Amino acid sequence: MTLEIPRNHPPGNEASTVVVAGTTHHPQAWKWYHYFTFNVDHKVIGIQYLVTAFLFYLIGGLMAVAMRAELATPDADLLEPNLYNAFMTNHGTIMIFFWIVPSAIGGFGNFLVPLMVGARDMAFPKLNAIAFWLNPPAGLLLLASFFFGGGSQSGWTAYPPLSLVTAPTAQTLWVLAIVLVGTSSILGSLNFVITILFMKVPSMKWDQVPLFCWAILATSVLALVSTPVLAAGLILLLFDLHFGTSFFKPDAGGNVVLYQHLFWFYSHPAVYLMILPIFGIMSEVIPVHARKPIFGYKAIAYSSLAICLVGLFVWVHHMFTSGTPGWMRMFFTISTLIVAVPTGVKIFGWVATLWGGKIRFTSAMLFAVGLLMMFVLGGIGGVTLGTAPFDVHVHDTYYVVGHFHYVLFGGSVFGIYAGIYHWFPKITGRMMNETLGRIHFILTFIGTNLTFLPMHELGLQGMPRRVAMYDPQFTSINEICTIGAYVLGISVIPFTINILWSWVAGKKAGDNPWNAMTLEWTTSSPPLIENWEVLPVVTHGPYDYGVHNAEVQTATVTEASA
Ligand code: HEM
Ligand SMILES: [Cu+2]
Repeated sequence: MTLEIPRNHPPGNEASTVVVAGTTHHPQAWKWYHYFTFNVDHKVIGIQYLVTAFLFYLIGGLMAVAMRAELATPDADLLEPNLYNAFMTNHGTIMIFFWIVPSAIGGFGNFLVPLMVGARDMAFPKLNAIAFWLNPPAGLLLLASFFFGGGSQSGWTAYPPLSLVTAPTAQTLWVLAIVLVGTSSILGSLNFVITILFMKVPSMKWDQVPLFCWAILATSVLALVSTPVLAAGLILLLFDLHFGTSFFKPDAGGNVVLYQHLFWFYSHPAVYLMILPIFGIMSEVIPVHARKPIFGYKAIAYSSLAICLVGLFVWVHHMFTSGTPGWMRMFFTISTLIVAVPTGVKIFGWVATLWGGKIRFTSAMLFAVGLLMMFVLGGIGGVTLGTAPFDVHVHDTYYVVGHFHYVLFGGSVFGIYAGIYHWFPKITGRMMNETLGRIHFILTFIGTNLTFLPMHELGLQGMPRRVAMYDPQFTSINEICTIGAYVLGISVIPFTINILWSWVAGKKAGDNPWNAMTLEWTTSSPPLIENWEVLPVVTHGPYDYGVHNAEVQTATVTEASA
């Protein structure tokens, strides 16, 4: 006898005809080559995002190491300055648009959200696959730009007039690439919002929705509101480049500050696109490995929404030195300081969760705790920069570079690492090697601080950012940064070996190796194509560790057996 699985997603997903018992004419697991096709399974798409993003991370990382090698000495002796500019621009662009955003939102979001809310797939599986497949051509356009005028050179911000006068063909490819990934992000966000709002399994109450899903919901709303504004700004830039308009050409009556507003209206929220999902990862990893209920579930969930709202009104802190009127500086200083409050609420919640917990220092937990330390430092730097009177002194110096690498590397990248160590067993069915994980953590932690802490001092001493050459007085501190960057470069080696080796030959993981309580752990590792044979029933909160009557439930809890 065969039994059709009840579907809770629209038709069109080819995997939907899997049957529970007896003969199946569709596979229970995908073959390797399915991962290279237009597959609509959210888990395949999640893995596609993660792997593609990681490849871009390696490319962007090589550019970073090359830049730091150049900066080991004051002269431009390794990279010709235009090439330095192109590396700087593409490094920043790749790290943001091709590594952190697609891995944190596209990768973890796609793999986890349906599993965490008890759905069989995303609301719109085909749209989901389309959103992913916009990324590879975008990445190729970006890399191709190196063959047309040596790559775009105006930084990841592409401020006019610089972006209108340097390497126009490369700049055009850059704009097209960003518009493509922006479109992908809008489609993906739409899918997340609908999935989280309408597809959770009926037995899950709103206060049982895992915090990662709350974070992805807030992230998606933010992306939906802000990304179209970036697209508009970039398309106007494209018109200025090719069709004779002068929106941003000062000599023809255009206004460069208008571009900055359009750009930062998206790009400040973009920093939350890069950190909110990471906060979500933190809220999952910490309770599992501290064996304690999360402290302040509601406060953490609502603070994501608060960050999403307030984060829309702080963008001018990037423009304090753009001839901004005094009242604007005042307003945006205050709003920026306010946005630190919900962030502090989360940090407090995680620290309070750790407090008195039975902490297991797994690699995932090491990166989560490392993130706490690094992000607090980066956040303090951010508060200083958000204060207009201080910012005017250090704007466009290495102080800024130090700050944003603390939040992006020490925050986002640490979080992605934590997420990979935590969910690798679920994604692949195999454990990662903990010894290699520890080596990876130690090298990363030392390397990050060695590279980016001294940059603050460089900035305070007045070294400008975005330069291939500098005054010899800055040499010794720059040498420290460069050594740190080499350590960071090396740190990726044990990680990559660990991933590759564990995927093939790691210890078998079992369904729930961490004894976690969220729904993704109630199915097999890797999960079946349609996630569960029978949908799970939610009988306890996602973080009820040590709570009476909430023993860890695995696949035995099903609609059928309950
Ligand atoms: C091995 C680790 C890394 C090193 C050594 C490194 C180094 C650098 C250097 C030397 C610059 C040029 C600074 C300037 O002249 O203004 C830079 C810029 C930048 N980096 Fe990194 N970086 C690393 C990782 C990352 C990561 C993980 C991100 C994540 C988003 C990131 C985002 C950026 C951004 C947005 C810029 C600004 C680009 C621009 O000014 O347009 N970096 N990085
Ligand atoms: Cu900002």
